[in-house]
Amino acid sequence: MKLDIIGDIHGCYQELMELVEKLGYQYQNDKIYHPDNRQLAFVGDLTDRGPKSLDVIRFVYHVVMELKLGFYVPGNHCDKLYRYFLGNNVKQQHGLETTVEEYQQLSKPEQLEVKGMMMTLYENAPLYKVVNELDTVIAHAGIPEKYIGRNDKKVKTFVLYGDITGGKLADGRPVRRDWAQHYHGDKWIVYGHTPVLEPRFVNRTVNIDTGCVFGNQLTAFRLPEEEIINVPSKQPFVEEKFSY
Ligand SMILES: [Mn+2]
Repeated sequence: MKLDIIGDIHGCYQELMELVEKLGYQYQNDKIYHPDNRQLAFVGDLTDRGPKSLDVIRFVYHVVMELKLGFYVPGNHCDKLYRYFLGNNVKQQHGLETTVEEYQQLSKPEQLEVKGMMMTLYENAPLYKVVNELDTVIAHAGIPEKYIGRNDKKVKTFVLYGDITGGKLADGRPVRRDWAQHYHGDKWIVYGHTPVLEPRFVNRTVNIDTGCVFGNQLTAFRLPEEEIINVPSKQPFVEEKFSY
């Protein structure tokens, strides 16, 4: 199996289309495929903050649910949007407001369609994806070795939010421990969630959230090649959003 794992998209649909093209995917009768039989995977956080969150949902739904051409694992923003669609009282902040605004512009049938797509995607997604053939685990905010195989609430919190302490930094961002430094497993752990200027390789982990929505890049990690492919962002650069 050959896999192209794509980092946090956050509604950057145009950049996603450019990356998919750069990775060599093609279209035939509106269906995407790769002439070299590659598949796509998404580390989550498809929506929020960027200009075209709903088109990203439609695309990922098409690839994962309709074509079965890859995998999707949810991010914290996906989880929140799902709870919004369930009718829960979710605060419309941290970018959710942009997705909701797009959603409210749609006709009722269009709303039902895209809501159905997102809910189906989410409900069918594992908390994290183990790809045995590539000796790889895909998890939105990463996963420590001891959690692989577990699916309890603690694991859910970790894969969605990372190794949070409960504390907050001066600018309001949560304090996160650097779990990757302590990872000594043999499997690749491919994740996102925390924007970095360059893909961050630590032990056998790689963070591919290169902050496209904050003006940097949208990144894919190819396996088994262990190769990075990226495209530049079209969004304004927001330096303070990046760590490392
Ligand atoms: Mn995230």
